[in-house]
Amino acid sequence: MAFELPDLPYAHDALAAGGMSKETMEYHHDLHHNAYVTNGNKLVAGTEWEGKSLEDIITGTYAAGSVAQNGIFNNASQHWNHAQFWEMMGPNGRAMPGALESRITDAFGSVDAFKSEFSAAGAGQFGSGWCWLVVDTDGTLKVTKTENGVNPLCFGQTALLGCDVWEHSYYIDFRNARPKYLANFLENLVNWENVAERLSNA
Ligand code: MN3
Repeated sequence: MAFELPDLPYAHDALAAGGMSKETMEYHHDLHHNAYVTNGNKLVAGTEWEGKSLEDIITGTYAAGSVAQNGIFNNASQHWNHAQFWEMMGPNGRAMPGALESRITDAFGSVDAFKSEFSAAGAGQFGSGWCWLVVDTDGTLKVTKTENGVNPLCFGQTALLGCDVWEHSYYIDFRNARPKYLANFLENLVNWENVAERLSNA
């Protein structure tokens, strides 16, 4: 099936009070994400991947690892990453559900320790990429970071939370201050109910 740009699950200005401006959302969703959709569709057309699911295209082209598949992988994975990212955020600072809090505490020692590890992963990703909270293949919660469009699907992991650390995600609102963007993301933007739902479905 062809890739389609999903609507944001909230208005473009809904996250502004939480530190992600309408201007960022207009550039990030309407232009950047849309470009991955448009370019992905052009590259997939007429290849063996046409008609395959987005997840199959991502894991299949990643496993193939060939330069010829790179363009398809990059655009497909970034389309998936952004579709998850919009859902993982929300307005009004949702509280962390108890079941999620206890799994995070078990895995990292405390919620604050998790947030520190997640922020360090995002700040430490050299160049563009993402940091993640995942359920690993052995069922444990882990913090990871990935370069460019690589995502947890590539490693058989389930993504619970991801943060885009490409400059286009923070430069309008935070300029070069990636650590401040990450701290704000964790304090004011994450929809913890969505993260908990992903954990219960994992
Ligand atoms: Mn992005």
